[in-house]
Amino acid sequence: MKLSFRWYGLNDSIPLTYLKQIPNMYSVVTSVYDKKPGEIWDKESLLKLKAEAEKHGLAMEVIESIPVSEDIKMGSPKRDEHIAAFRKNLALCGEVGVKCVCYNFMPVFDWLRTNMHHDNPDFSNSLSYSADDFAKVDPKNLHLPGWDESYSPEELQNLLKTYQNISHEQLFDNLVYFLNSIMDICDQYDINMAIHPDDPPWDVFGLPRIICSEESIDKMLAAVPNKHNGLTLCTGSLGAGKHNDVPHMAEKYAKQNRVFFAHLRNVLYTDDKDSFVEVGHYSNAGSLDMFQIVKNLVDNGFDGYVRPDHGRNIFGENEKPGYGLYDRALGCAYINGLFEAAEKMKK
Ligand SMILES: [Mn+2]
Repeated sequence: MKLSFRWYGLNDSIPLTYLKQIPNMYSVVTSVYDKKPGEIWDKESLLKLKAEAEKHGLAMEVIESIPVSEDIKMGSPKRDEHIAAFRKNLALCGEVGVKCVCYNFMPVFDWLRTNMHHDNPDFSNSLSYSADDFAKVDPKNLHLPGWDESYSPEELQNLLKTYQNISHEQLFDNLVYFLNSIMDICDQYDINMAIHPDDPPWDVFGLPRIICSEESIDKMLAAVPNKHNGLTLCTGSLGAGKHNDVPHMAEKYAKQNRVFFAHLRNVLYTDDKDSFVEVGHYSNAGSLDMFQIVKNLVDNGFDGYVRPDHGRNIFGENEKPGYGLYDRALGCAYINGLFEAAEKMKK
């Protein structure tokens, strides 16, 4: 397992010296943040990030993400131009030694929560999703925590309108078209494409979501059988859906060598609808059996990248929701323990 940590580049408020102090920390997970989806990156930017990481004894082998533009997802006339830019960016990543690219194919919103600071009984706060609160959101007058600055109201309404005419099947075909257009670059540089599952794993606002379940992941892997086409096993995203048996999925896709990256975090179901709270990583803190997930990964040969994904705000910290240092560092310590135990049990 290669323990990794998300790093928002040179402007991240959490210094790399701190990340290096987390036991077993191997690689940063980062991206080029000053370009829009569909634009071509500078190699210089990537080299700067890599040099900074390496100066602190950290590798830079995972990019999360090269964003996929809405034009690619919708299959609009600009799609091929944006795919050409994606291919160029992928090649740049390959040239600087990147081994894994995490991306997603979610229309418009790449995650959704109803509260960014849910108060927990342990005096921490974290991201949460309430089915009741979500039902009250008016898609015509959207104000969503975390998204209000990303789109103007007009842009958002136009996007939602365009997607009304795009079915799950069309979106899936657009994903396959996209993957088939980039696999030769992945082959050339030996880069693994690790799709991030939809978060949460169901349709929202009538927008189609296509990476939500075992069935949909099977379909995606079968449609593009190239060995570089695989998965980011995000336990919190998949696990937010009670229809997903995450330990089983860990076993199945690790056995197929299709898990390239794992986002490990726990969620707690808070009602019999779809509500959940992001909790500490420890199994008993939430609804997922984190040990069984890790054991199934290890027993089936997984040796890829892992990151703690989100954490709570704890110890008085008030960082970007989900991305404080303290709880993610605690998550790393716990993840190290799970892997050490699972690996020793295997021998
Ligand atoms: Mn994730």
